[in-house]
Amino acid sequence: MPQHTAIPVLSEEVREALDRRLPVVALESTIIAHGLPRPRNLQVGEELEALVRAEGGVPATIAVLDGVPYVGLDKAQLERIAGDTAVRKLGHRDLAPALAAGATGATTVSATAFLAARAGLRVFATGGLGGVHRDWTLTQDESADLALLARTRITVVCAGVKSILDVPATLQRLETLGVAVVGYGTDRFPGFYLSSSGEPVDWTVHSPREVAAVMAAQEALGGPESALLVANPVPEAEQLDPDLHDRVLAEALELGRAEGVTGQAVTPFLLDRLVRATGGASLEANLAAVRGNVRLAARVSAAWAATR
Ligand code: PSU
Ligand code: MN
Repeated sequence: MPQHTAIPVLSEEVREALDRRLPVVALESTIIAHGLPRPRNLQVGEELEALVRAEGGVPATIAVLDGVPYVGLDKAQLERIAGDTAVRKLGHRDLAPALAAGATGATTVSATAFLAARAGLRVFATGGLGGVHRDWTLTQDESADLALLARTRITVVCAGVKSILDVPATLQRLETLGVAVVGYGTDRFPGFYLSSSGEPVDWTVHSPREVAAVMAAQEALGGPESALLVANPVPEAEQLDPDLHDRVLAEALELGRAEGVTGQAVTPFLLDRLVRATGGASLEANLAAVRGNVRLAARVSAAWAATR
């Protein structure tokens, strides 16, 4: 049985950076283990960490290994998350059973945000959040990401929510849950693979300093310890062709329904179908979005650290 006294376990580098109030960026591991094809996923995991470092920050990839939650992985730990096909997908609610069982798993946005905030991290980068699925009225499938972010004080830089979802319904849920959303350099909510989902956002910021100012205002207000979503669009030149997107997504949704895919398997199934059906183009758009988010998160983290 692992000891549960000082969890999560911070890497030495992350601990030192936090002590010195240097910028630290949390990174999730589900995108590596379940969101991207092997072996490219390991390269991407390493590349994302390098992007944070290139901006002067310290990366903290988060995962559970043998029942221990880690904030900041070493090379061997990252390799295990990327390479081991038995790695589970852990949402926030799975953490306690995983710890008790000594399990190894990659953390979704909900579990990563929870562990990051517990460790004192303020900024987190991912691809697209989970949200309300299109057939919600039948399945009640809404990602645990949303409710967790409603009660976790962390800034999440994302390319919106995954376009496989019901985007307007997800935005409505975020409003109901009281999660702040700002567009980064845009008044449109991004569409993950696409630069725009077509939906409006109420607030727009233009610089990392402006994001840090919103974070400071959240702290000054006190009140519900909710997240701040910084919705950062993939550059138009790197987005997936919108017509191709709509066509292959409709096919993937239909196939998922026909094959009876449900629960945690839905998101990885659809992402994988899209990669195949677009000949890898959706993967490139996904990666472009994540890279942009990681870079921006590092800059936001630096702007935040500068105000402390
Ligand atoms: N962003 C990506 N790829 C992913 C995910 C996000 O670009 O695979 C993951 C995140 O970990 C997110 C999860 O929390 O998908 C949502 O899964 P679900 O719908 O089962 O909550
Ligand atoms: Mn789900």
